[in-house]
Amino acid sequence: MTTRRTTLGVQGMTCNHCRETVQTILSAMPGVEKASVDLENARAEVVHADTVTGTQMADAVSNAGFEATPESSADADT
Ligand SMILES: [Cu+2]
Repeated sequence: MTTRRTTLGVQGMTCNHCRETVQTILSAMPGVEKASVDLENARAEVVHADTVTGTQMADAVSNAGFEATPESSADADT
């Protein structure tokens, strides 16, 4: 199994509570190892198994009322 590092753009986060919500959603997804959400830069960086895609992660975040788009993805050495 390959580990990947994917960056998502996340629009609509206005405070730390939003940041935590997005982080909780991503962290709870099967295959996600680590999610860190940056409120100021409107981005989330996720380390995850290649069984989950950037689109799936963006969809999960978007379902909670934010606007997420996969931006880049690369193999990660862990
Ligand atoms: Cu908020």
